Amino acid sequence: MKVEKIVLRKMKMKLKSPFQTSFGTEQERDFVLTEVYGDGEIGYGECVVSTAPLYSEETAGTAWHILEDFLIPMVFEQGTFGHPDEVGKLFAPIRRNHMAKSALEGAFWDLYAKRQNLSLAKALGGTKKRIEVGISIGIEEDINKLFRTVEHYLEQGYRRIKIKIKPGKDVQVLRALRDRFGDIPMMADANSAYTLNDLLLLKELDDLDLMMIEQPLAHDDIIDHAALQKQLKTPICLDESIHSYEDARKAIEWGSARIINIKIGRVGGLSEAKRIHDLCRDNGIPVWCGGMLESGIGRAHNIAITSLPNFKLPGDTAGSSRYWTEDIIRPEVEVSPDGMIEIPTTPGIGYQPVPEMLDKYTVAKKEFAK
Ligand code: OSB
Ligand code: MG
Repeated sequence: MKVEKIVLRKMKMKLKSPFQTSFGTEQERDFVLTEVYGDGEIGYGECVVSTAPLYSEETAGTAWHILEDFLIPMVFEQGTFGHPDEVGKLFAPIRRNHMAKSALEGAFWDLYAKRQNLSLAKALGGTKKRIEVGISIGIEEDINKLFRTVEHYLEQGYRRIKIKIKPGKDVQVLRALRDRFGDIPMMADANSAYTLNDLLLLKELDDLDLMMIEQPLAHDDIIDHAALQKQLKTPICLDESIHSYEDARKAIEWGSARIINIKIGRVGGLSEAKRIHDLCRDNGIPVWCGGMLESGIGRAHNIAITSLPNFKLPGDTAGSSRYWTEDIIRPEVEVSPDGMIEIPTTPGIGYQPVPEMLDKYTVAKKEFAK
C-alpha cells in the first residue's frame, strides 16, 4: 500500500438520547474520522474519543494534535506498507495515545482488506458469519423508565443487558430488574466507581447472578481487582485497566479478571486487539467487544473483530438505530430479531460511508499529503 493522501475530519454528532455512566453524561459526540487514500481505494477509521477526558485521557483535540503533528508525518516518512501490522510497529515509540493511533491503523486495515478483496473480518482471521449482540444501558433516574428501556431492547432481541451502575444506583436497581425480568442475561458496568472499601456492597451484587461485573475498581488498577475477584463468585471483566497485550497478560497472571472487554481504540488498534484476543483464547479467558458510542465506521470495525472465535460473549455492538436518527454508513447496522448481526462479506469494513452524511457532520477537515 502506497499512501497518497490522508484526510482527518472532526465530527460532531448528537446521540438520540443522553447516556449516563458513573463518570458523567454524554449526548454530544465529538470525535475524529480518518481516511487513508492509496492504490485507488479509501480506508476508513474512527477515533473513538469522548467529548471530555473522563473515560480516557484522550479527546478529539488531543487525538488531532497527535495525528497531525506525529503519526501522519511518520506514515508519510515510511510511505509504503505491506501489512497493517507495520503501522502499529511504526507508532510504538509514541507513548499511549491509543485512540489516535488506532484511528489511523484501522483505516490501514480497511484499505488493506479492500486491496486484498477480503472483508475486514476475513482479513483479521475471523471465522464467524454472525455475531451475538448485547446492549449497554445508561443510568436512569426513574426506575420505570429503565424498565421500559430494558423491555424495549429485550423485545428487539438483544442477547444481554448491561446496566451502568454507580454508588446509590446499584444493588437496588439490579435487584428490581431481576424481580421484574427474572433470569435474563444481565451484567453491570461500574466504570471504576468503587474501591475495596465497598466490599460489602460488591458482595451484594455477587448474589444477583450477574454474567459479570465490569471494571468495578480504579481505571488503572490490576492489583485490587485480583483481591476482589478472590472474594466474588461473579466474574470480573476488565475494561479501562487493559491498554495492551502486556496489561492483559498481567491481569490474567494475577487473576484480576475472568473476562476481558476488548476495545480497539483503547488498546491502540486492531493488530493489538487481535494479539490480546489470542492471548485470552490461549488462557481460557473469553472476551467481548466493548463500544464507545461509535458512528457506523467505528462500529463496523468492532463487528469485524468480533468475528474472531474467542469473542464468546455478546458485545456492545448495538445497531445504528440505538444511537442515531441517521448513521453515516449504508447500509446501517441492523440487529436481527434474534439479536444477531450478519458479518458483511464485501471488501473492507463492508459498510459504505455516505459522503453527504460525512460532510453534514464534519466541523473541520484537513488533507495531508507528502
Ligand atoms: O464503559 O463500556 C463503557 C460508552 C462510553 C464510554 C465507556 C463505555 C461505554 C458503553 C457504551 O458502555 C457501549 C456502546 O453501546 O457503544
Ligand atoms: Mg465499560
